[in-house]
Amino acid sequence: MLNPDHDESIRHAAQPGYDQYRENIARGKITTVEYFSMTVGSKRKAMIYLPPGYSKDQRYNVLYLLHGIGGDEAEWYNHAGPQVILDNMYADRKLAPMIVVLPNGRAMLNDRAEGDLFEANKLKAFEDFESDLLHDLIPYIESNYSVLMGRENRAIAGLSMGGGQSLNIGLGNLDRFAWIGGFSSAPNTKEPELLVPDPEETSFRLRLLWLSCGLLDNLKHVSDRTHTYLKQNNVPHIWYEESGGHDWPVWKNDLYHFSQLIFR
Ligand code: FER
Repeated sequence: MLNPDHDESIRHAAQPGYDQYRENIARGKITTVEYFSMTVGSKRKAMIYLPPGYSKDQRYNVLYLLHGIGGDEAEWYNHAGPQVILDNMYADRKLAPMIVVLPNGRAMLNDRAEGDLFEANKLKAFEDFESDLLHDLIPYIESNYSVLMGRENRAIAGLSMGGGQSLNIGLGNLDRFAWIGGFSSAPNTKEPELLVPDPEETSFRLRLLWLSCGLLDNLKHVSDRTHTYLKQNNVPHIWYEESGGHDWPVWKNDLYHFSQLIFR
């Protein structure tokens, strides 16, 4: 595990051009899929990125990458072009082979980002997503794609509301996830004592816990309180404070760094 507070490799921003479309490199494929959710009682959409050269002769790790309160399964695709960032990183041999799944984290019948996004039933839907992910989406991915199914082959990360979900779901289900990242995590993040009630056990099982936040982000207190507790309780983690606010340049930079650290 990387040293939490002294890792020079993430003290700088992503390599210039990391998010620019490059000619003449191998490309992955990004598409939308539909699965039936027992949790919601309906068909639901997710996006999925298959790496360059994806082949059923090989089995792949899976990163579940979650969106924020203003988005849906296409939010990363619309704002960050994750397929461009990841294609470039494969071309530069920076990534372990992985599939990236972009779920819709608002587990309710109308899961579009419409109207008052802070309505109680919509916030609850972000909690209900835990069941949708564990019992509906992961089984769908694992029966339809050529994937590795151990806890060390599954990562979960997300931005803001999705950062809180990733920490809550990941740290609450260490039998399913060994690599966990919260980017600019929102106030849906559980209190640290509930998130990590047994610091020793959590430390033992984690392969990577990543916490990052822009220095200008109004929600930074959430990441600060989590980091302070983890540090006090000697839970190894990456703590990355970066320039920027609650915004896409920060989350793209986080994807760039987090994705190279997982499945190693
Ligand atoms: C809140 C402020 C922001 C909150 C959630 C958010 C649940 C989410 C922001 C985002 O996803 O960008 O008080 O409470």
